[in-house]
Amino acid sequence: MSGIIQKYHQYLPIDEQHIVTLHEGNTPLLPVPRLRDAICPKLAQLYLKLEGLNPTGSFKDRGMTYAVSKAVAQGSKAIICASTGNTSAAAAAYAARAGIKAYVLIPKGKIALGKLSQAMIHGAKVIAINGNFDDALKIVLQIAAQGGATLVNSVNPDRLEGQKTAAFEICDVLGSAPTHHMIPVGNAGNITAYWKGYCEYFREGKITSRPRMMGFQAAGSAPIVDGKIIKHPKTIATAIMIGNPASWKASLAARDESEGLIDKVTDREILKAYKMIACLEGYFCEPSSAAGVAGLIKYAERGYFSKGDVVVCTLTGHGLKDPDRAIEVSAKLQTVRPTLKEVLKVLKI
Ligand code: AN7
Repeated sequence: MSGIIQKYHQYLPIDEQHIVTLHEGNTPLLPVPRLRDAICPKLAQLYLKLEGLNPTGSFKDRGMTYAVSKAVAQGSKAIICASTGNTSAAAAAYAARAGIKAYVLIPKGKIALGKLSQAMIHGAKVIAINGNFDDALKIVLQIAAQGGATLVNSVNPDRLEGQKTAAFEICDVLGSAPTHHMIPVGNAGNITAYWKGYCEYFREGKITSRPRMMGFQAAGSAPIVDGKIIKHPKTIATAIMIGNPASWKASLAARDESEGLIDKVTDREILKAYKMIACLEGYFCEPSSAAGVAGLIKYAERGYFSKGDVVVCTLTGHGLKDPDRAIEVSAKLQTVRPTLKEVLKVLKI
Protein backbone atom coordinates (compact mmCIF):
# COMPACT_ATOMS: atom_id res chain seq x y z
CA MET A 1 0.00 0.00 0.00
CA SER A 2 1.06 3.53 -0.65
CA GLY A 3 -0.36 6.92 -1.42
CA ILE A 4 -1.13 8.66 -4.69
CA ILE A 5 2.42 9.92 -5.28
CA GLN A 6 3.89 6.41 -5.37
CA LYS A 7 0.95 5.06 -7.35
CA TYR A 8 1.06 7.79 -10.01
CA HIS A 9 4.73 8.73 -9.71
CA GLN A 10 5.22 9.41 -13.41
CA TYR A 11 2.61 12.16 -13.14
CA LEU A 12 3.81 13.56 -9.80
CA PRO A 13 7.60 13.82 -9.97
CA ILE A 14 9.46 14.08 -6.67
CA ASP A 15 12.34 12.29 -4.92
CA GLU A 16 11.10 9.30 -2.95
CA GLN A 17 12.82 10.54 0.23
CA HIS A 18 10.69 13.70 0.36
CA ILE A 19 7.30 12.03 0.08
CA VAL A 20 4.89 12.91 2.88
CA THR A 21 1.90 10.58 2.75
CA LEU A 22 -0.93 9.28 4.89
CA HIS A 23 -1.74 6.67 2.20
CA GLU A 24 -4.45 8.85 0.72
CA GLY A 25 -6.34 8.05 -2.48
CA ASN A 26 -7.58 4.73 -3.86
CA THR A 27 -11.05 5.73 -2.66
CA PRO A 28 -14.11 3.63 -3.56
CA LEU A 29 -16.08 4.26 -6.75
CA LEU A 30 -19.40 3.05 -5.44
CA PRO A 31 -22.16 1.99 -7.87
CA VAL A 32 -25.44 3.37 -6.51
CA PRO A 33 -28.37 1.73 -8.38
CA ARG A 34 -31.03 2.75 -5.88
CA LEU A 35 -30.02 6.40 -6.14
CA ARG A 36 -29.86 6.05 -9.94
CA ASP A 37 -33.37 4.59 -10.08
CA ALA A 38 -34.69 7.37 -7.86
CA ILE A 39 -33.08 10.19 -9.84
CA CYS A 40 -32.58 9.10 -13.44
CA PRO A 41 -33.35 5.45 -14.31
CA LYS A 42 -32.16 5.81 -17.89
CA LEU A 43 -28.53 6.18 -16.85
CA ALA A 44 -26.50 3.04 -17.60
CA GLN A 45 -24.80 3.50 -14.25
CA LEU A 46 -24.35 6.06 -11.49
CA TYR A 47 -21.27 6.04 -9.29
CA LEU A 48 -20.22 8.00 -6.23
CA LYS A 49 -16.51 8.72 -5.76
CA LEU A 50 -16.19 8.57 -1.99
CA GLU A 51 -13.54 11.17 -1.28
CA GLY A 52 -14.66 11.42 2.34
CA LEU A 53 -12.79 8.14 2.87
CA ASN A 54 -9.41 9.81 2.51
CA PRO A 55 -7.32 9.95 5.74
CA THR A 56 -8.57 13.36 6.91
CA GLY A 57 -12.04 12.81 5.47
CA SER A 58 -11.90 14.88 2.29
CA PHE A 59 -10.42 15.07 -1.21
CA LYS A 60 -7.98 17.73 0.03
CA ASP A 61 -5.53 15.00 1.06
CA ARG A 62 -4.67 14.32 -2.59
CA GLY A 63 -3.44 17.84 -3.17
CA MET A 64 -1.93 18.18 0.26
CA THR A 65 0.33 15.12 0.04
CA TYR A 66 1.97 16.55 -3.07
CA ALA A 67 2.05 20.20 -1.96
CA VAL A 68 3.59 19.32 1.40
CA SER A 69 6.06 16.87 -0.16
CA LYS A 70 7.20 19.58 -2.59
CA ALA A 71 7.42 22.12 0.24
CA VAL A 72 9.58 19.72 2.26
CA ALA A 73 11.75 19.01 -0.78
CA GLN A 74 12.35 22.74 -1.10
CA GLY A 75 13.38 22.95 2.55
CA SER A 76 10.25 24.70 3.80
CA LYS A 77 9.65 24.47 7.55
CA ALA A 78 6.10 25.83 7.57
CA ILE A 79 2.94 25.89 5.48
CA ILE A 80 0.02 28.31 5.56
CA CYS A 81 -3.54 28.34 4.24
CA ALA A 82 -6.92 29.98 4.47
CA SER A 83 -9.76 27.53 4.64
CA THR A 84 -13.46 26.80 4.91
CA GLY A 85 -12.31 23.79 6.94
CA ASN A 86 -11.20 20.82 4.91
CA THR A 87 -8.01 22.35 3.55
CA SER A 88 -6.99 23.32 7.07
CA ALA A 89 -7.66 19.80 8.36
CA ALA A 90 -5.49 18.30 5.62
CA ALA A 91 -2.76 20.95 5.96
CA ALA A 92 -2.57 20.40 9.72
CA ALA A 93 -2.40 16.61 9.36
CA TYR A 94 0.25 16.54 6.62
CA ALA A 95 2.34 19.17 8.41
CA ALA A 96 2.27 16.97 11.53
CA ARG A 97 3.29 13.98 9.43
CA ALA A 98 6.16 16.00 7.92
CA GLY A 99 7.25 17.50 11.23
CA ILE A 100 6.76 21.08 10.06
CA LYS A 101 4.51 23.91 11.21
CA ALA A 102 1.05 24.72 9.88
CA TYR A 103 -0.64 28.12 10.10
CA VAL A 104 -4.33 28.28 9.38
CA LEU A 105 -6.79 31.16 8.95
CA ILE A 106 -10.48 30.34 9.10
CA PRO A 107 -13.66 32.45 8.92
CA LYS A 108 -15.03 32.61 12.46
CA GLY A 109 -18.19 30.61 13.08
CA LYS A 110 -18.40 29.43 9.47
CA ILE A 111 -16.59 26.13 9.55
CA ALA A 112 -18.01 22.77 10.62
CA LEU A 113 -16.91 21.70 14.08
CA GLY A 114 -15.31 18.44 12.96
CA LYS A 115 -12.93 20.32 10.67
CA LEU A 116 -11.95 22.80 13.36
CA SER A 117 -11.25 19.93 15.76
CA GLN A 118 -8.95 18.33 13.18
CA ALA A 119 -6.84 21.44 12.61
CA MET A 120 -6.51 21.93 16.36
CA ILE A 121 -5.65 18.36 17.39
CA HIS A 122 -2.90 18.12 14.76
CA GLY A 123 -1.21 21.10 16.38
CA ALA A 124 -1.70 23.77 13.74
CA LYS A 125 -1.68 27.40 14.80
CA VAL A 126 -5.30 28.27 14.05
CA ILE A 127 -6.60 31.82 13.87
CA ALA A 128 -10.26 32.71 13.34
CA ILE A 129 -10.91 35.99 11.57
CA ASN A 130 -14.03 38.10 11.75
CA GLY A 131 -14.56 37.85 8.03
CA ASN A 132 -15.14 35.28 5.32
CA PHE A 133 -12.91 32.87 3.41
CA ASP A 134 -12.04 35.42 0.74
CA ASP A 135 -10.77 37.87 3.40
CA ALA A 136 -8.67 35.08 4.93
CA LEU A 137 -7.16 34.10 1.58
CA LYS A 138 -6.09 37.69 0.87
CA ILE A 139 -4.16 37.79 4.14
CA VAL A 140 -2.40 34.45 3.75
CA LEU A 141 -1.38 35.37 0.19
CA GLN A 142 0.44 38.39 1.64
CA ILE A 143 2.10 36.37 4.40
CA ALA A 144 3.24 33.72 1.92
CA ALA A 145 4.60 36.43 -0.41
CA GLN A 146 6.79 37.67 2.45
CA GLY A 147 8.34 34.19 2.58
CA GLY A 148 7.20 33.25 6.07
CA ALA A 149 5.60 29.97 4.99
CA THR A 150 4.73 27.98 1.89
CA LEU A 151 1.19 28.63 0.65
CA VAL A 152 -0.85 25.43 0.32
CA ASN A 153 -4.14 26.84 -0.92
CA SER A 154 -5.08 25.66 -4.39
CA VAL A 155 -3.35 28.65 -5.99
CA ASN A 156 -0.33 26.46 -5.32
CA PRO A 157 -0.29 24.38 -8.55
CA ASP A 158 1.00 21.28 -6.73
CA ARG A 159 -2.39 20.99 -5.03
CA LEU A 160 -4.22 20.56 -8.33
CA GLU A 161 -1.55 18.16 -9.59
CA GLY A 162 -2.29 15.86 -6.66
CA GLN A 163 -6.04 16.23 -6.98
CA LYS A 164 -6.07 15.18 -10.64
CA THR A 165 -5.32 11.60 -9.51
CA ALA A 166 -8.98 11.15 -8.59
CA ALA A 167 -9.81 11.29 -12.31
CA PHE A 168 -7.07 8.71 -13.00
CA GLU A 169 -8.56 6.36 -10.40
CA ILE A 170 -12.04 6.62 -11.92
CA CYS A 171 -10.72 5.76 -15.40
CA ASP A 172 -8.55 2.94 -14.02
CA VAL A 173 -11.59 1.36 -12.36
CA LEU A 174 -14.08 1.86 -15.21
CA GLY A 175 -11.59 1.20 -18.01
CA SER A 176 -12.98 4.33 -19.66
CA ALA A 177 -14.18 7.81 -18.76
CA PRO A 178 -17.73 8.51 -17.60
CA THR A 179 -19.94 10.60 -19.91
CA HIS A 180 -20.64 13.20 -17.20
CA HIS A 181 -18.82 14.18 -14.04
CA MET A 182 -20.81 16.06 -11.39
CA ILE A 183 -18.86 18.00 -8.76
CA PRO A 184 -19.32 20.73 -6.13
CA VAL A 185 -17.55 24.01 -6.87
CA GLY A 186 -16.10 26.39 -4.28
CA ASN A 187 -12.68 27.71 -5.18
CA ALA A 188 -13.08 25.72 -8.41
CA GLY A 189 -9.77 23.92 -7.94
CA ASN A 190 -11.15 20.41 -7.93
CA ILE A 191 -13.16 20.71 -11.16
CA THR A 192 -10.03 22.14 -12.77
CA ALA A 193 -7.89 19.29 -11.41
CA TYR A 194 -10.26 16.53 -12.55
CA TRP A 195 -10.37 18.00 -16.04
CA LYS A 196 -6.58 18.08 -16.12
CA GLY A 197 -6.50 14.42 -15.09
CA TYR A 198 -8.98 13.35 -17.74
CA CYS A 199 -7.10 15.32 -20.41
CA GLU A 200 -3.76 13.72 -19.50
CA TYR A 201 -5.22 10.22 -19.71
CA PHE A 202 -6.92 11.14 -23.00
CA ARG A 203 -3.67 12.41 -24.53
CA GLU A 204 -1.94 9.18 -23.57
CA GLY A 205 -4.69 7.08 -25.11
CA LYS A 206 -5.70 5.54 -21.79
CA ILE A 207 -9.25 6.74 -22.41
CA THR A 208 -10.89 7.47 -25.76
CA SER A 209 -13.41 10.07 -24.59
CA ARG A 210 -13.64 12.70 -21.88
CA PRO A 211 -16.63 13.54 -19.66
CA ARG A 212 -18.62 16.73 -19.64
CA MET A 213 -17.60 18.53 -16.43
CA MET A 214 -20.73 19.61 -14.55
CA GLY A 215 -19.90 21.90 -11.61
CA PHE A 216 -22.38 23.14 -9.02
CA GLN A 217 -22.11 26.13 -6.71
CA ALA A 218 -24.48 26.91 -3.84
CA ALA A 219 -27.08 29.45 -4.93
CA GLY A 220 -26.17 32.09 -2.32
CA SER A 221 -22.52 31.68 -3.16
CA ALA A 222 -22.32 31.34 -6.93
CA PRO A 223 -19.90 33.94 -8.32
CA ILE A 224 -19.01 31.88 -11.40
CA VAL A 225 -22.65 31.35 -12.36
CA ASP A 226 -23.67 34.92 -11.55
CA GLY A 227 -20.58 36.30 -13.28
CA LYS A 228 -19.52 38.52 -10.41
CA ILE A 229 -17.65 38.41 -7.11
CA ILE A 230 -20.07 37.79 -4.22
CA LYS A 231 -19.05 40.03 -1.31
CA HIS A 232 -21.16 38.25 1.31
CA PRO A 233 -21.66 34.64 0.21
CA LYS A 234 -24.36 32.72 2.07
CA THR A 235 -25.18 29.00 2.16
CA ILE A 236 -25.56 26.14 4.62
CA ALA A 237 -22.84 24.44 2.55
CA THR A 238 -20.04 26.20 4.43
CA ALA A 239 -17.25 24.34 2.63
CA ILE A 240 -18.20 26.05 -0.65
CA MET A 241 -19.14 29.44 0.81
CA ILE A 242 -16.64 31.27 -1.38
CA GLY A 243 -17.30 34.57 -3.17
CA ASN A 244 -14.17 34.94 -5.28
CA PRO A 245 -12.83 31.53 -6.39
CA ALA A 246 -9.08 31.13 -6.80
CA SER A 247 -9.39 28.93 -9.90
CA TRP A 248 -12.24 30.89 -11.50
CA LYS A 249 -10.65 31.23 -14.95
CA ALA A 250 -9.29 27.70 -15.15
CA SER A 251 -12.69 26.27 -14.24
CA LEU A 252 -14.29 28.16 -17.13
CA ALA A 253 -11.80 26.49 -19.46
CA ALA A 254 -12.66 23.07 -17.97
CA ARG A 255 -16.34 23.82 -18.44
CA ASP A 256 -16.00 24.99 -22.03
CA GLU A 257 -13.41 22.50 -23.29
CA SER A 258 -15.48 19.63 -21.90
CA GLU A 259 -18.73 21.10 -23.26
CA GLY A 260 -20.06 20.94 -19.73
CA LEU A 261 -21.58 23.56 -17.46
CA ILE A 262 -21.33 25.29 -14.11
CA ASP A 263 -24.68 26.02 -12.48
CA LYS A 264 -26.07 26.60 -9.01
CA VAL A 265 -28.27 24.59 -6.66
CA THR A 266 -30.24 25.93 -3.70
CA ASP A 267 -29.58 24.97 -0.09
CA ARG A 268 -32.88 23.10 -0.12
CA GLU A 269 -31.77 21.07 -3.16
CA ILE A 270 -28.39 20.37 -1.55
CA LEU A 271 -29.99 19.10 1.67
CA LYS A 272 -32.44 16.93 -0.28
CA ALA A 273 -29.55 15.26 -2.12
CA TYR A 274 -27.59 14.96 1.16
CA LYS A 275 -30.46 13.03 2.76
CA MET A 276 -31.14 10.87 -0.31
CA ILE A 277 -27.54 9.68 -0.49
CA ALA A 278 -27.61 8.77 3.19
CA CYS A 279 -31.07 7.14 3.20
CA LEU A 280 -30.99 5.33 -0.16
CA GLU A 281 -27.39 4.17 -0.25
CA GLY A 282 -26.04 4.26 3.29
CA TYR A 283 -23.29 6.73 2.66
CA PHE A 284 -22.85 9.84 4.81
CA CYS A 285 -21.29 12.87 3.12
CA GLU A 286 -21.11 16.47 4.27
CA PRO A 287 -23.73 18.87 2.85
CA SER A 288 -21.39 20.66 0.39
CA SER A 289 -20.44 17.28 -1.04
CA ALA A 290 -24.00 16.68 -2.11
CA ALA A 291 -24.05 19.68 -4.49
CA GLY A 292 -23.05 17.46 -7.43
CA VAL A 293 -25.89 15.04 -6.75
CA ALA A 294 -28.27 17.99 -6.32
CA GLY A 295 -27.14 19.11 -9.77
CA LEU A 296 -27.78 15.62 -11.12
CA ILE A 297 -31.35 15.77 -9.81
CA LYS A 298 -31.85 19.23 -11.32
CA TYR A 299 -30.63 18.20 -14.76
CA ALA A 300 -32.36 14.81 -14.72
CA GLU A 301 -35.65 16.63 -14.12
CA ARG A 302 -34.92 18.76 -17.17
CA GLY A 303 -34.42 15.66 -19.34
CA TYR A 304 -30.77 16.52 -19.91
CA PHE A 305 -29.36 12.97 -19.84
CA SER A 306 -29.52 10.29 -22.52
CA LYS A 307 -30.10 6.56 -22.22
CA GLY A 308 -26.83 4.83 -21.48
CA ASP A 309 -25.00 7.78 -19.92
CA VAL A 310 -22.48 6.88 -17.24
CA VAL A 311 -22.34 9.47 -14.48
CA VAL A 312 -19.86 9.93 -11.65
CA CYS A 313 -20.60 12.27 -8.74
CA THR A 314 -17.69 13.22 -6.49
CA LEU A 315 -18.66 13.31 -2.81
CA THR A 316 -15.89 15.56 -1.60
CA GLY A 317 -16.05 15.22 2.19
CA HIS A 318 -17.27 12.95 4.99
CA GLY A 319 -20.56 13.51 6.80
CA LEU A 320 -19.02 13.22 10.26
CA LYS A 321 -17.29 16.56 9.66
CA ASP A 322 -20.63 18.27 10.29
CA PRO A 323 -22.81 16.10 12.56
CA ASP A 324 -24.89 19.07 13.73
CA ARG A 325 -26.39 19.47 10.27
CA ALA A 326 -27.27 15.78 10.03
CA ILE A 327 -29.17 15.88 13.31
CA GLU A 328 -30.88 19.12 12.34
CA VAL A 329 -32.31 17.71 9.09
CA SER A 330 -33.33 14.34 10.54
CA ALA A 331 -36.41 13.21 12.46
CA LYS A 332 -36.43 14.45 16.04
CA LEU A 333 -34.78 12.13 18.55
CA GLN A 334 -37.37 10.82 21.01
CA THR A 335 -36.58 9.95 24.61
CA VAL A 336 -38.83 7.60 26.60
CA ARG A 337 -38.85 5.79 29.93
CA PRO A 338 -36.80 2.53 29.85
CA THR A 339 -39.69 0.08 29.54
CA LEU A 340 -40.66 -2.32 26.74
CA LYS A 341 -44.14 -0.83 26.59
CA GLU A 342 -42.94 2.74 26.14
CA VAL A 343 -40.41 1.77 23.48
CA LEU A 344 -42.98 -0.27 21.54
CA LYS A 345 -45.40 2.64 21.67
CA VAL A 346 -42.90 4.86 19.90
CA LEU A 347 -41.62 2.20 17.45
CA LYS A 348 -45.13 1.25 16.37
CA ILE A 349 -44.07 -2.32 15.54
C1 AN7 B 1 -16.28 19.23 1.03
O1 AN7 B 1 -11.25 23.69 2.66
O2 AN7 B 1 -12.02 25.53 -0.12
O3 AN7 B 1 -13.95 23.94 -5.80
O4 AN7 B 1 -10.75 25.75 2.24
O5 AN7 B 1 -14.36 21.25 1.45
O6 AN7 B 1 -11.80 22.79 -5.24
O7 AN7 B 1 -12.66 24.63 -3.80
C2 AN7 B 1 -13.00 23.49 0.54
C3 AN7 B 1 -13.66 23.21 -0.60
C4 AN7 B 1 -16.12 20.97 -2.18
C5 AN7 B 1 -14.92 22.83 -3.15
N1 AN7 B 1 -16.45 20.12 -1.20
O8 AN7 B 1 -13.77 22.43 -3.85
C6 AN7 B 1 -11.32 24.69 1.95
C7 AN7 B 1 -12.12 24.63 0.69
C8 AN7 B 1 -15.87 20.21 0.00
C9 AN7 B 1 -14.92 21.20 0.25
C10 AN7 B 1 -15.20 21.96 -2.00
C11 AN7 B 1 -14.58 22.11 -0.78
P1 AN7 B 1 -12.98 23.51 -4.73
